Amino acid sequence: MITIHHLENSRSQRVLWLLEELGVPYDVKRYERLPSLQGPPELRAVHPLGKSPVLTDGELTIAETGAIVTYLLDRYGEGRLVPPQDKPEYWRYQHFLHHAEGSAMPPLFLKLVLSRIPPGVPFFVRPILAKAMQAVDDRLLDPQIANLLDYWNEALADGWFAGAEFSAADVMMSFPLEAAGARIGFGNRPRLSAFLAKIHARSGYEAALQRGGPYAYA
Ligand SMILES: N[C@@H](CCC(=O)N[C@@H](CS)C(=O)NCC(=O)O)C(=O)O
Repeated sequence: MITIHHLENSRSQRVLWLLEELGVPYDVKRYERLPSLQGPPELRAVHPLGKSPVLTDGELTIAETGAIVTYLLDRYGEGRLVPPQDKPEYWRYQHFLHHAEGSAMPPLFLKLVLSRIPPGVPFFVRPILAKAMQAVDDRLLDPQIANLLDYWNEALADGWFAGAEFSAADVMMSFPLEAAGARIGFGNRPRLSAFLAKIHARSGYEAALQRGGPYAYA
C-alpha cells in the first residue's frame, strides 16, 4: 500500500491529487508544521531531509515530488497523464515537470523568506536589513518572478502546460501557480487564474483536499 507523508499546507498536496486522478488507493500520514512553519522532527524518521512529500510503497521510500510523480506514473499510470514519447508535447511535459521545482519554486520561496525579518534580529539592525531585503526583492526577485508569470501565461495558450491535454505537468505546476497567486498575484495574465479555476474544479482535486486537510492555496 502506498503511504504519502503529507505536511499540511504544502506542495505535497499535489501527490494526493495525482493519486486521485489515477484512482490509485493510498494512505495519508498527516504532519503539522511547527510554529516556525518548518516540518516536525518526525518527518526525519521517514527520510533524512525531513521534507514533504515522501512516498513509501512496500520497501521503497522516495522523496522529491518530481521523482514521486514519475514513480507513480511509471508504476501505476498505464500511460495516462503523459503525452506519447514520439510527440513534441512529451518534451513540453518533461520541461514543465522539472521546471516546477527546478526554476519556478526557488524565487517564490526566496520571496517568502525575504518577506519578514526573522525574530531575534536586534532592533537597530532591522531597518538596514529591511532595506537590503527590499533591494534583493526589487532588483533580483521581482523581475525574475514577472518573467516566470509571463512565461507561464504564454505556455498556457493551448490550454494546458504540455499542450491541449491535461497531464501530470499540470499537477506539478499547480503549486507554483497557487503560491504565486496567493503571495504575489497574477496582474494582467488571465490564463493563470483560468488555469487555477480549471484545476480546482476537477473532482480529483476536490477529493485530494478532503484527504489532505488544511490547504491555504485553493
Ligand atoms: N523540491 C522538494 C521540496 C520539498 C519541500 O521543501 N517541502 C516543504 C513543503 S512545502 C517542506 O517539507 N517544508 C518543511 C521544512 O522545510 O521543514 C519537493 O518538491 O519535494
